Amino acid sequence: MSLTFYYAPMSTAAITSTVLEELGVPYEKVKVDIRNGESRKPEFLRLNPNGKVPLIVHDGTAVWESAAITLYLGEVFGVDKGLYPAPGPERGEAMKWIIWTNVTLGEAVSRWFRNTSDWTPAEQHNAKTAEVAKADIQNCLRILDEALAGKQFLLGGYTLVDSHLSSLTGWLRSMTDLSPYANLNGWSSRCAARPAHARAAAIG
Ligand SMILES: N[C@@H](CCC(=O)N[C@@H](CS)C(=O)NCC(=O)O)C(=O)O
Repeated sequence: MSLTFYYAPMSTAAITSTVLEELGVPYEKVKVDIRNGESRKPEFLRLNPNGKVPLIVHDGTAVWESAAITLYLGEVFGVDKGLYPAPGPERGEAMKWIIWTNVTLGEAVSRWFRNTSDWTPAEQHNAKTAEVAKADIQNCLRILDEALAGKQFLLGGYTLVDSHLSSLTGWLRSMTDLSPYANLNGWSSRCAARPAHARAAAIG
């Protein structure tokens, strides 16, 4: 079995680091200098034409998009390890939250980021768009907080769904006050206490 993980510190690849470390499968890491355009070089674009990390190559097959990577790794390695549900209704729950992380919460986060961060030129920033994005993020956090009421983890016991989603909310914690969301806050701390999270944080 060969599994290669292309990543950059402080990027979306942190989600995949958390998932891989939780699974404990052997893999090789390749650091990509995205600030200096390394992901736009032809050899990288051959693997991911989007020029972005994370990317995994498993037994010769390239899989990109962090949500697809978590779904894939969950199916291939997670079920036997009790970290991802077998096909059926619980699998549906897992897929729902992983896709929601990227398509709904993640979309609002990237809209906000694009309009506030120094990764985009200041003249492309729009204060009103950033404000709307921030309100959308708050609404997502409320939905997640309500879903976590009375639960230790999203599906009951810890799964890769928690690895995936808490990786993004953990990052959000540095820029948003999560204390109004008591269930989310408690869950986020429980996720962060897992040794795999510390190992993933060390990767960057
Ligand atoms: N939707 C993608 C987003 C990946 C993404 O935006 N990656 C950024 C880092 S956070 C990247 O590699 N940027 C390099 C570039 O655009 O050149 C995912 O979830 O995997």
